[in-house]
Amino acid sequence: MENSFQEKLDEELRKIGQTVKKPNILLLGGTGVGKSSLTNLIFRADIAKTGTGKPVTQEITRYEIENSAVVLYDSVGYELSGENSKDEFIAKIVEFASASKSKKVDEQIHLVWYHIQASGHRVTEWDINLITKIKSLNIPIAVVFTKCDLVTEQEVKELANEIKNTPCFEVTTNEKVTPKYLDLEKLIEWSSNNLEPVLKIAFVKSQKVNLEEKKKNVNSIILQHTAVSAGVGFTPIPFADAPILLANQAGMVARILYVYDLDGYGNLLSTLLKTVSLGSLISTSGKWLVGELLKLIPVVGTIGGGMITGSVAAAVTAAMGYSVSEICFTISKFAIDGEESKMEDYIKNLTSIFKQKMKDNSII
Ligand SMILES: Nc1nc2c(ncn2[C@@H]2O[C@H](COP(=O)(O)OP(=O)(O)OP(=O)(O)O)[C@@H](O)[C@H]2O)c(=O)[nH]1
Ligand SMILES: [Mg+2]
Repeated sequence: MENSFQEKLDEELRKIGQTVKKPNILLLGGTGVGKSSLTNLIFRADIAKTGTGKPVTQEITRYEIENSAVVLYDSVGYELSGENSKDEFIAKIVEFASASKSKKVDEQIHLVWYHIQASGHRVTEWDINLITKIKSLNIPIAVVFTKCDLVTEQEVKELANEIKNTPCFEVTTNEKVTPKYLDLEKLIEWSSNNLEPVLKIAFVKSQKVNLEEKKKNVNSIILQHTAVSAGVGFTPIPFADAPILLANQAGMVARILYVYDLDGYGNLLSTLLKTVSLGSLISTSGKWLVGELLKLIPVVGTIGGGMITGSVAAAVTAAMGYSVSEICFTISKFAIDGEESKMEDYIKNLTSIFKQKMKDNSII
């Protein structure tokens, strides 16, 4: 049983890895405004140094980030675009974005982040022109004001006032500013909301700054799987071994691990998680919780099996989902805050933490 859960989990993770589609994000803005610093922070990457970028045009380089499920199209500022005039530069960028629209989904530009440095820069007519043209292609575009640690709130507001009908986000990569990174989490939320479901999950997984967005997406995954479990309802007790239920729960856990980027494809936490074998822990606790739940429902032996098993199955699936999600959230938070010793302690006590959470999250 333990092994089969682990096997199913691995199988489900493989399936997700094979079917997921990576969103393509186009990064626009002048040279030195902080595009690379920001994307490195969001995706915990080092795109400038990886050397994996492939030039796709004179102006645009494509980066596949290692251990990440997004693709970045980084552009040079018009200042570096060679002999081109600004108008020519804009025309080339628009042509690139426009041409992508007639390609297959994997090759389209799905989002544009338009960076404007808040300090010492103005919003120019060329900025407005390029933003307007991208919008007319129906590609979601957000203006990102960078280096907001260097200016007053009032100064950024004045800049933002010059942008009409386009969402604006004020950000900084300076850790010392509060609230941390300013609107960066909102930029992530906006981006997630503007991606098709099949692209969204890869984006939410890859970003490392907005854990609430991960949790939100995981909650809807849990609801879907809980509904499936309720539908399995006719499996007689004890049903924890029932293959359909097991597959459904393994699929759910795999998707949760994926969204939190704890799915074991080369991320920094996979080794730690592997050592406690979350899969076997979950299947053991699933059985344990079923036992606990049955004790709480005295009528279980007397009512005809079907309906009770459906709701108990749903309850166990939901408890399992929320428990795994909360644990992944905590571990991710430790990782983001660089609190490795706390994370190690937490993982050492994972068995008892998980069982307690299963009890707390049980809705019966
Ligand atoms: N104060 C401050 N400096 C920043 C911030 N973000 C980036 N920088 C600095 O700005 C400089 C340029 O940052 P990059 O991320 O290389 O900018 P870029 O837009 O990728 O530049 P190019 O790729 O060369 O066009 C670096 O020295 C960064 O350290 C910020 O939020 N605040
Ligand atoms: Mg750069």
